[in-house]
Amino acid sequence: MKQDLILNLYRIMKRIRLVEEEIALQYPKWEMRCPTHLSIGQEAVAAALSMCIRKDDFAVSTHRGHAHYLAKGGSLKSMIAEIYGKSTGCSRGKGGSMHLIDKDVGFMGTSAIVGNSIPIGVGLALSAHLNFTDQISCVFLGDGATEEGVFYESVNFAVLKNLPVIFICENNLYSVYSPLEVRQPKGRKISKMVESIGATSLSGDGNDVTNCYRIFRNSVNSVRSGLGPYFIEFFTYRYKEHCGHEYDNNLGYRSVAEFETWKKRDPIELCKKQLLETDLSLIRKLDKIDQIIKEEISDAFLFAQNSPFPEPQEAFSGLYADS
Ligand SMILES: Cc1ncc(C[n+]2csc(CCOP(=O)(O)OP(=O)(O)O)c2C)c(N)n1
Ligand SMILES: [Mg+2]
Repeated sequence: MKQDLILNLYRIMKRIRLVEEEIALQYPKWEMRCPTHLSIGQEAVAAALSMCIRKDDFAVSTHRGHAHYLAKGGSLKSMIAEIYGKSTGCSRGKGGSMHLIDKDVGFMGTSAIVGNSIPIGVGLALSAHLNFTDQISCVFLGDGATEEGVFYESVNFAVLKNLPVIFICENNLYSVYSPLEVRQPKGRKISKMVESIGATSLSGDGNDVTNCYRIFRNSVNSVRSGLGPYFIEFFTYRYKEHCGHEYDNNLGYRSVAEFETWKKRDPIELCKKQLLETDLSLIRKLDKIDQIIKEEISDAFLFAQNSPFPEPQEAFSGLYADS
């Protein structure tokens, strides 16, 4: 794989990581008042997909959607302003962290309701199909969402109509504090189950960004050329608590040993190692990348902090879907 491509994957992952670390740092100041689900540790899947799709392709996501929004090209300033509840936010300050949207780059929304965005993503794929465009629709979901009825209806419909959609399941092993063992039958492989509905299904390492990239390159080509829906299950891990800026290993629902095992396979560190193994002098380039990202983040936070709150009457606008 070309060095420039891996450097780009590194840059996208690192940008997401540093944005979320800054959110975590600022969150205790009580200026951001919306529930916030961080995906620190899970950056590789979003970054890899972003290098394989086009701006006019669609994506929808979940309550844990910062990475997906940013990787699709969503405005950083608008996202941070949204988390601060400001009128310059991407949902005019009324949605918060779990309601991100940037239609200019095909990022069509996130939702606080688990499973909610899955049929929306399938509907977007149907629109591309009916309009004879070659756009594809990317649906991010968690392992917990595969336990929702709407997931099965959506995959069934997508297979039936041969729609250009990729279901991307980030299996981080937990739904809030519940591990897979207490939610799904022993031995189940989610990807195998979905294969039985008729979608081409795969599973893979979601912390190895170059592996994710290879998987997406093939699946995006296949879906775009009309060969029907794909389901990809990526195994990965969130470091922080389910919702909020802190660590929660003290709660005991997951072991410190498990946490440490995943941390040793941190997607950004793995990518950095891969780059430096080929050329040690790249360290200067990586430092420069980090520096540029930090400046961009600092600007975005200043923009958000200095933006006004919405006027009270704003609460009564945008209550119904409009075009
Ligand atoms: C329909 C619905 N049920 C339950 C919840 C509460 N809830 C919020 S996030 C979440 C966990 C979802 O787990 P998963 O899909 O694996 O995503 P992850 O949080 O692990 O990224 C739950 C149960 C909800 N928001 N919506
Ligand atoms: Mg999960």
